[in-house]
Amino acid sequence: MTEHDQHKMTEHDQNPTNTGYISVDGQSKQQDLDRNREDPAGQYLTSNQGLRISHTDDSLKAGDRGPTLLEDFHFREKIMHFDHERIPERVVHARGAGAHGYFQVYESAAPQLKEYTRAAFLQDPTVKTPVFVRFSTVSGSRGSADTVRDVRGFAVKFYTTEGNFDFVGNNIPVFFIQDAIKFPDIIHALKPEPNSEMPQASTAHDTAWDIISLLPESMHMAMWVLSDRAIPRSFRMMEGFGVHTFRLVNEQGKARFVKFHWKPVLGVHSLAWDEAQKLAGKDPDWLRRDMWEAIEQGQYPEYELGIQVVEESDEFAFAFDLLDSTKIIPEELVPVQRIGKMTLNRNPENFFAETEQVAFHLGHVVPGIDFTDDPLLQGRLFSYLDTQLSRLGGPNFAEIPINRPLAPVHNNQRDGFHQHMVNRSRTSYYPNSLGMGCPVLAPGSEGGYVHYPEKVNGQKIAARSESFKEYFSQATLFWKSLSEAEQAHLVAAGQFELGKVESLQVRERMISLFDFIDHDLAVRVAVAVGVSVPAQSERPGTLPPKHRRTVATSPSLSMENTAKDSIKSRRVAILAADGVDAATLLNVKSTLIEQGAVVHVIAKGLGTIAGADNQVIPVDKSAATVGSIMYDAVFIPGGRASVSALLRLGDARHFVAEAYKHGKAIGATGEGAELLQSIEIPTRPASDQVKSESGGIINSYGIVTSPMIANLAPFITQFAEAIAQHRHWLRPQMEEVPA
Ligand code: HDE
Repeated sequence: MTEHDQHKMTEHDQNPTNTGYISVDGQSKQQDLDRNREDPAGQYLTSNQGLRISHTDDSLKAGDRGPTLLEDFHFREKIMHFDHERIPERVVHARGAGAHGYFQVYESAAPQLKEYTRAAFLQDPTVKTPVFVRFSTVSGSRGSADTVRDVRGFAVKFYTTEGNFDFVGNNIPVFFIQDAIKFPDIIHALKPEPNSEMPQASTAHDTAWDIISLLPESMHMAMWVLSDRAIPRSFRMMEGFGVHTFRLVNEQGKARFVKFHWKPVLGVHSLAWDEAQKLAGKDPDWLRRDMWEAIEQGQYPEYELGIQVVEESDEFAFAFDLLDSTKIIPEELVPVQRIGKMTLNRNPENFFAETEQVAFHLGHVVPGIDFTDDPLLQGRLFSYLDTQLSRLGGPNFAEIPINRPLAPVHNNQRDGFHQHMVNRSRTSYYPNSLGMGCPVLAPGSEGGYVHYPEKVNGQKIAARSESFKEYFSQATLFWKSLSEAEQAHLVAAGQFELGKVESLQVRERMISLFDFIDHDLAVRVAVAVGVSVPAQSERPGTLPPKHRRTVATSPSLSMENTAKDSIKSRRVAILAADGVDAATLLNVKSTLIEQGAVVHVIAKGLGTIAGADNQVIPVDKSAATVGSIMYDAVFIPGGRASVSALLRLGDARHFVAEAYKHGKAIGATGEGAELLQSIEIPTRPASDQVKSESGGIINSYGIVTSPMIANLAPFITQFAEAIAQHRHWLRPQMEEVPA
């Protein structure tokens, strides 16, 4: 059946749950959801049976001080429903946030894609395929904080013309384990300990590092989790990875291996660990709020879809096994081809209906995308369907509005809890003659899914391939590819995590494993955790044949080399009080907003403050409700009275000191620099540390000061450049700043 026929067929489709929103224009899922949207505006309150309700504040009683009567059906229904509002949270990835959007293939990529895959949604650059995305943390429960150290889930449901395709990935390209049978073990160990249910959403405890120290295959992932990748600044600023090697299959049936990637247009950026911990208290919703607000403001999160394609003939060309999910294919060996872009442009309308009920499954694929024998992938193919039975209460979860495909659904599956379909056929079996043989099978030429006929040959055996048994080289590759600042953060994270481990033997085992990765790393972590670095023997494991392809470092693994060219959606705090230099404040604010930043004037209380010449300046945030941890940069305008007032406020000085410590851009004009000096922030450090100095503007490690107000335009340019850098991690005396 051609796509045209498919359109025709859906137009005439009589099935009530498939009214044919098959034209894929990015909006079609929204039209589909219209069928279930409820809007109370102008309506009467009713029972679930549609009965209008006249009273909902008092239960029906025998006398106004008497007992409640069983007869009160409205009370009974209201309470019954409330009592059952909760469903089980996800076993993992319970804490999440969702968004709608669309995916579109790049015109330049289309010809190549046709050669790689027959998937319809990867062919036509004019088609906008609707998507729903859910980002998550793994180990915390549903109400846990967003900014904890953890891998982030990055799950995308594509509502394609050929059925739903779910890309269920993470923001870290590898996993802890190689075989799905180890999943319950590793998750039990990472989750809060079973006696106390502590700690919540944290791996900094004994059982977590116990299992990691006993599973050398987990070391590569452990390095990523200790790195800044595990504390993203924003869902909008993290990469996504399919992790496993999949297959792309073209129209002629030719298959190639593929790794999927998401590349955020804003670059990959992280929080500081101290900041992440403080945010967990001051704003546990930090990441979901960030995405929500960005979408509301029209700053749509964007990610490019990337693929690394490997010919089947190269299956054994690399120094690692393509089926081993603890390994990446370094981008320097196989470049990531960017083939399209996903844009998230709409917040959900109901968290439960959409974000909580969305059910992803690796096995939701479309023709042209297929699996490999990765034992982690194979186990996941079982798990995702299975888990929905207890979470969503039965086998009909695919009919829930957020889960139902736009492509028509016809099959002989029947009944079960919460069945919405009114199947009209007398025949619910295949083959049949009474139903004219319908629904009929679709051969591959008609869009039917045909599994790739991979040749498999082996003994039935519970074992791990020798080619999976090299555990350390990519952990070393990751470590060696990080910048000096990233390495320092990883070491500090190791000290923090192991510092909370009570068992000496666990700490010792971990230091031994770190030593297999890199001696310097082991020594630097060891000093803070009461362990000495042992004299090491040979790394355990099996080395690959020497001629296999690998790299010593991979610059693409370092966030140092990410996009740093825009201040779009960066949050800038302006600290001010009465008497502020209003002209400068307003000029800096409007210029940064023009460049896409979110700028807030912060003062002691809400309302307005008065400029030095009595201008009225609206206050956006009260200092009591925010902290420097909620901003990417700080600006302190001059104005004698304003700066004097700020100097007397411990909170204002703390704000700036903390921003300094977290590597954020700080700008000050006129007397504003005095606030920096008061907390001994070096506005004019030793000459070798000054990055640039022109027209009286000093720019040193992201501290941009301008004593002369006349120089505002170049000041703003330099301040914006400093913000775009994201963080200035290697500032002098950072450890000495008391914040
Ligand atoms: Fe998952 N995983 N997982 N996982 N996973 C789930 O499915 C599982 C793994 C990932 O926002 C569960 O619906 C096993 C790797 C994401 O709804 C469950 C194994 C990757 C999400 C499950 C893995 C992921 C899940 C829990 C080892 C990155 C959240 C609730 C073989 C490629 C999706 C649910 C959402 C959720 C099983 C490992 C990604 C229990 C058995 C590797 C993003 O089915």
